[in-house]
Amino acid sequence: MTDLRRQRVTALVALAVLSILAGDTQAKTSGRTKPNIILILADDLGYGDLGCCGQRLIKTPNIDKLAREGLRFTQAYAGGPVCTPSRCVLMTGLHNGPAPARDNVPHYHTYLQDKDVTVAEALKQAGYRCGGVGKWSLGDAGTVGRATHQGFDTWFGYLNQDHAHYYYPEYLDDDEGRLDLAGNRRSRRHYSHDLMAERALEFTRESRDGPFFLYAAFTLPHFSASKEDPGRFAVPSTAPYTHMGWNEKAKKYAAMVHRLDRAVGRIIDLVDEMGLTRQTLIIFTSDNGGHEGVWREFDTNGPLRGYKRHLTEGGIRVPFFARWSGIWRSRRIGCSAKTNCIANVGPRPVSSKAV
Ligand SMILES: [Ca+2]
Repeated sequence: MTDLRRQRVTALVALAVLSILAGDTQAKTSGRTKPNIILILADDLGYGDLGCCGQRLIKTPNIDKLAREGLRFTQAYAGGPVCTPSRCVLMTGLHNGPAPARDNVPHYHTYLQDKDVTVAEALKQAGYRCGGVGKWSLGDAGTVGRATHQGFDTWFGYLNQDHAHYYYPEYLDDDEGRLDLAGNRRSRRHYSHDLMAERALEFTRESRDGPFFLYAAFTLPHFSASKEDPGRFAVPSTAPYTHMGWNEKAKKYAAMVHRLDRAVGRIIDLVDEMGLTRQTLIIFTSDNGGHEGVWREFDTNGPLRGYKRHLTEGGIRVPFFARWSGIWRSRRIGCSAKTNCIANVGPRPVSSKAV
């Protein structure tokens, strides 16, 4: 792949979404022309971790169903091989050259500034209610880079990149304040993913009159801080893999993927129960490739070479599915000049005019 081609292919989901919307604004969606948008971002989920992408040992029925019912992009690329730059590309529409946050090193003065325009700001101008949960990474509390200063009406989770390595944190960022999790000081009472999944569902219910944009940047199955778990995969239970003949670390990783899949299923089910199926575009992807510390038998990146942090396919090629039932028919979209809508998005800043 040439540099230019790769540059185009790595252009973000955010612009892809806006491009998709620009082409479909006339779509008939039960009287509304602006669909709700739910963008679910997994963290360090490899291309081979999903059943629909060849995974044999870990079951992901809900994500597989989403892939089956929607568009399946078989050659989609994240904007970077690690968390922060990938998310910066995703949120701003810039490629990694001019993007303000280009690595995971915490020099926060380079993170999002007032002049940066995020997809949330563009959608907010178009009348969307914007809410986010999970890992933000683009500006700490009290800085202009924080999510609630960059277009989100509400944010719950981790603003700080390193804070997100704790699945049993003592607090989570909650809009302009913090939710104190005192129960985690004495014991492991609050698993952060479960709280964030509940908040994502709550935001969806509250936004039923739409249009809304939910960015669910879940932290699973990213490794945890070693002080939380010696194998660095903190999870409340190894179910449903407890009785498998695998090592404990493998069981925990599989349980993390299971928990992520369950949350995706709950979000999809809620959308359908609320009667918003035809009015809601649901996208699922990952911020970068799988980690090389994952049990080899899982083959986390499938046939791709390399892992997270690498600029080979295993570091940046990610699962990408988009469901808009009743509007788009189910199909596979690979990397061709005619059909790859992600590849056709140019590396330019997001503009509110695009909506
Ligand atoms: Ca990541």
